[in-house]
Amino acid sequence: MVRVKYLSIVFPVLLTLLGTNAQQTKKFFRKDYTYLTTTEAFYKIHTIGRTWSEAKQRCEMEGASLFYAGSDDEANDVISWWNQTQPFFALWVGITDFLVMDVYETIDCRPILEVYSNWGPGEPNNAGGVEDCVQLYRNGNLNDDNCGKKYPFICRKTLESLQWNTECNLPDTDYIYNEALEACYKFHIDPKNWTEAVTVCNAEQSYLAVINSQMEADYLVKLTEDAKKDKVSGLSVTGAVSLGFHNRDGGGWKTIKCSPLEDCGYAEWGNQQPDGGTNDTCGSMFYNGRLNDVACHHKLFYICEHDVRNKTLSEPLDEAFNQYTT
Ligand SMILES: [Ca+2]
Ligand SMILES: [Ca+2]
Ligand SMILES: [Ca+2]
Repeated sequence: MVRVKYLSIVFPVLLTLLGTNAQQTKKFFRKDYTYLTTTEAFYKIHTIGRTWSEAKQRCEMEGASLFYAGSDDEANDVISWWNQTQPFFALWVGITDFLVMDVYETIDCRPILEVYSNWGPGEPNNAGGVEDCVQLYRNGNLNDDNCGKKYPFICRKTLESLQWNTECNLPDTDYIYNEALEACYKFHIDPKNWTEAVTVCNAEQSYLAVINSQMEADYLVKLTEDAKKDKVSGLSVTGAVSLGFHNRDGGGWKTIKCSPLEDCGYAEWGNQQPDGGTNDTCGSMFYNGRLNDVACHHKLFYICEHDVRNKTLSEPLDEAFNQYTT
């Protein structure tokens, strides 16, 4: 008896560790990231220009962080990879002097002198008094620039920091596997509007959840009950959670996975719902599992869903991701 009990505690822990280590051996983080052997990290160049803050946020959504070069060697390797693959002359890096002017720090609070700090001639110059964010030129020079300007950027994930959710086949341990539904779910407690929620789920290689059965509705109700929803600020609607269905084109309610809503296995509206007419064209679920229409700009909790059906544990990531990659 004692041994069985002991095993039942040790075994899942062991599985998790094995899962992580096996994944680190495979050197796989995400399909859209490239592993550089010399730096033991994964990188992705984002070709769409964003402000510095948006760039930082985008990397975090993908489970990575905004790149800065930790050493001269890493700078050399990444710049040479960048020069071989993309034409951009400059990129944002994860260094600012937000806290105190002219005291430059990385996003994880390392002083700039501890990392690659090859300023260009005359830089940093805080031109116009508005330059707090650091960019890297393809010649290897750093420059401070206006954080509101939009530049491409690189996200980085170190091999050492890679954690693998074996059941969900994702590099995100916050997803919870449901065996009966053959899917994984993550309840997000940071309120977002509908399109932001779609973006976050997509960046996590998932999609804004779609209910396909009463069983799934019941499970999402339970997930919502269990979520630590107290003390969250910034919600504009309480008592409902955003889901992946909408009527944004006015052509009838549809899900982001199948259409129309009535054909997707679950279309149980709440009392008197939908009641918002043309103002409320985004989908949500009341805490009791019934569907509700809300205005798309409202900020709500939301749930991301990730299919694991027909996937073996060792298989690289899902094809569904490609459909939503922008
Ligand atoms: Ca400058
Ligand atoms: Ca579903
Ligand atoms: Ca409503």
